[in-house]
Amino acid sequence: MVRGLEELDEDLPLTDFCNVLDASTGVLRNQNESGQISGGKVLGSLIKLEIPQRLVVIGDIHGDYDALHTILSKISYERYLSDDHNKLIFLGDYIDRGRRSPEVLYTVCLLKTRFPQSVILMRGNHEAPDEFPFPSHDFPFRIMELFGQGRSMALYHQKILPFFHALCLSVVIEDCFFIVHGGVPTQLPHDGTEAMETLSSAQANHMTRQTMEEILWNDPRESILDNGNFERSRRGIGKHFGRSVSQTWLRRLDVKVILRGHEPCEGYKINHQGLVFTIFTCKESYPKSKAAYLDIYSDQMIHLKNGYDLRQHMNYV
Ligand SMILES: [Mn+2]
Repeated sequence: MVRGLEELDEDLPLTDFCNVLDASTGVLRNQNESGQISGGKVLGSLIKLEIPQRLVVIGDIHGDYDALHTILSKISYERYLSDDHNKLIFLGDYIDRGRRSPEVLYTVCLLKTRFPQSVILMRGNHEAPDEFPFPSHDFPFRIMELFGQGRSMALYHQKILPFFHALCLSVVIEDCFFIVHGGVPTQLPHDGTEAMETLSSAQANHMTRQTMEEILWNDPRESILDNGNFERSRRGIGKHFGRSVSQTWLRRLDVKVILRGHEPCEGYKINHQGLVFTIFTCKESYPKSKAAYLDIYSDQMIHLKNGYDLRQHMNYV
């Protein structure tokens, strides 16, 4: 037995943290191996879903435990997640920057373990520190504060990195959404089959192709220098992609909107004339930003035209 979500105001014991990490990594690996998830398929690092009955999407949390808790109570998560026809998708970047990264990670792992068919955990760039290192990864320091120096390095390498590796990189919801953490790859697929193949093999091919790096790190921009489709990112990793890149991916996958997180904003923002919709769900470390999440029903998804239609389904934390 592990400690429930309601009890986290007390200390988080190391044994509970380890048990939940192991359990959720096991669930993710089982789903990867079987290829099965309720209402869809797991195809390598891609999950393909039919339109769910109701969909909640949470963007970057970055250790803002209060924001996460508020949303879970607002959606009455016990009842909501007990129905496999409902989905809760996390866009990644659970950790770093905020004070309570370990508690946030514990919570999302616990949710995946308890509701494996309803919860989808995506990988953010902050969950890929061994493939694409960057300076502001403070999570190892947070767990050291909590559990002590001796135990933390083993925990990090033996439990946390393997959990990160099991997270998915993209989700396609039929006729509606292409979902990634950062952005879409600038190498354009020629047809739908090639698009799916590129996405499902993104993690396996990360040493030889840039797909994974770009999914995790890219940002949309309204104007791209040199009149091209993309340019190098000022982040130092990944690229900025233009409207034609978004348009091609949406056509190849036969969906309407790219949903992504990764950039601080006032809860949400729209790029590329409604083709790209950004969700941000953290305010603790970004006082100028707001935290919001998407909550939308199947009939509303069926009638969706573009990202502008999503504004009315955004809820502030
Ligand atoms: Mn990010």
